[in-house]
Amino acid sequence: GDAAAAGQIRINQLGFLPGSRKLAVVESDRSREFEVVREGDGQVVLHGETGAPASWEPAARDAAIADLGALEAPGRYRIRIEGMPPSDPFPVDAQAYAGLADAALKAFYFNRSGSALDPAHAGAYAHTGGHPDTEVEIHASAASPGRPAGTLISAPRGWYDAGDYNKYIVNSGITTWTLLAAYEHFPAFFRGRDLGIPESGDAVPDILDEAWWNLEWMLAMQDPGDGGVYHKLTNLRFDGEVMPEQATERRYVVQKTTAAALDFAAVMATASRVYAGYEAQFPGVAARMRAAAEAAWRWAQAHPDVAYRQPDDVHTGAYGDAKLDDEFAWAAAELYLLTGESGYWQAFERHAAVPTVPSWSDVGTLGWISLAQHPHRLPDATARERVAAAVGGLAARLTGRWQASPWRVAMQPPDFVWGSNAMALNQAMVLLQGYRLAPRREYLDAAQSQLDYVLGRNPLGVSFVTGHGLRTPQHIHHRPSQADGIAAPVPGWLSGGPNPRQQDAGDCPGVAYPSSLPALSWLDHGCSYASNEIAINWNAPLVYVAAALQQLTPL
Ligand code: 9MR
Repeated sequence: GDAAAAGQIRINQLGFLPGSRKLAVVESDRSREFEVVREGDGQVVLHGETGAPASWEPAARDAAIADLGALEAPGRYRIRIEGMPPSDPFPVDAQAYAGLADAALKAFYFNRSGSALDPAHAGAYAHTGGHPDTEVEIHASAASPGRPAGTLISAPRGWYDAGDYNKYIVNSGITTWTLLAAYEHFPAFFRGRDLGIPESGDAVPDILDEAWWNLEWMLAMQDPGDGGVYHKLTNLRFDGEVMPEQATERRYVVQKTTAAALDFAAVMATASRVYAGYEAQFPGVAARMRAAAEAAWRWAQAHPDVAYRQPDDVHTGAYGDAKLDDEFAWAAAELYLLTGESGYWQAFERHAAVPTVPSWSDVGTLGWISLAQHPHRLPDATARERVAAAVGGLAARLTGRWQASPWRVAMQPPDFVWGSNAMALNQAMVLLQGYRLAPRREYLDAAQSQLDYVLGRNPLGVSFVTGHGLRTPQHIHHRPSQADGIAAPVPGWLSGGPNPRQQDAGDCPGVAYPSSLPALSWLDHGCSYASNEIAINWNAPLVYVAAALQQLTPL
């Protein structure tokens, strides 16, 4: 439709905080004069001229930047340019991203496995629940002397990974860490929130109650016999488009892997540190997590290169990763912070590489970020400087890309991977670390731009979060949203976003992607698991970035 046509003014549909850097993209091949008009009284509050246009490679479109500079007064506005349709209305609001952070976190509640969602907390999305996972079979690939194939174990709770109903340790790793980091970095923001989950109102911040739902499941994925960790808990095949209560296929735990053990160790060490502050509410939990992390680490030392190999009879997600230095570095960093033992620091030094933007398969930077968060626990001043320089260096490089981009976003063609919207937000998360270490305004502005991109300042003109924005995904690949008989998808979920590899094309007969250009290759259709699925590891940086910008942006 019109919204996707060229020649539009693109802007963050949730608007801005009064102190945010406020940029819009004007799709035009020449500089344009613009005005900002207040909704209601129609008063022009700002005149300006865009910068010079240039072509943005991921969309092959000309973009000129409109800088709304001094616009700070709360209100609702539009940008007008002669000969172009006016921009979407956008607010300037002191709480612009608080509700977004809440909704993105509430989405995890909606994906709880093994739980009824009651109307008091889930509203129209209530359902009776499925997947108790109290009788899960040890798959042949996971057999051990103490637990031969066919043994039944109990591993309830956890979050469904994504649009499917399976639970994967590797992806749970980065996801759970990102939520714990959000809390650790911005406790004041999260202490005050009421998400409307069953635990709301207890003495624990809702974000930690929600993370605990998954941590309990993760703990059950460790073999008490040897400390190894099963890679995933899954059906043999993906379920059809049914509600959880209708998905009753037998479930298995599959193969212990080094990546699962190390991601588990990293998360449990982090969680032990964080939940130690809530010993009264979680008695013994911090100590139990520490022991679990240490046992998983020992298993990984003894089995340093067990990659995931999908058994012939298993057809669900693989999360396979053969490059494990980053997992070793991450786990070593978190265990060092928890225990202070020099062996972990030495292991970190052996395995750590220059930081990169994190993803489920590239987690070393999570360790760097935790180290930067706890400088006083580092061995010496040299280590402190090295950690700050490594994290700050990546933020500076991304800021350079943002500055040089005609669209003013750090995303470049290779960043349009499966889950590209999460790539944009993980870039933002790194930029925010740069700002937290050295509060240079451009780091914050660059992070703001990444959120702007995801919330509508993109060439599709879509705010990629269900229920949050003016044009949002309607047909996400998410079994409950597809099967619940409710037109609107479950709210608060980030669509994976444009992905020019279009791996799902064969499963979308008769539905065509609008384009194969990186930033335009997105399909709002339930068939499109490669561009329009949702996933816990994609929502976690949305929680982080929304909360961080809400908390860090000066008034
Ligand atoms: O996010 C994952 C992406 O990086 C991979 O390229 C893709 C194919 O292996 O899998 C994605 O993860 C999916 C997982 O395997 C199963 N649950 C849904 C996940 C999101 O699509």
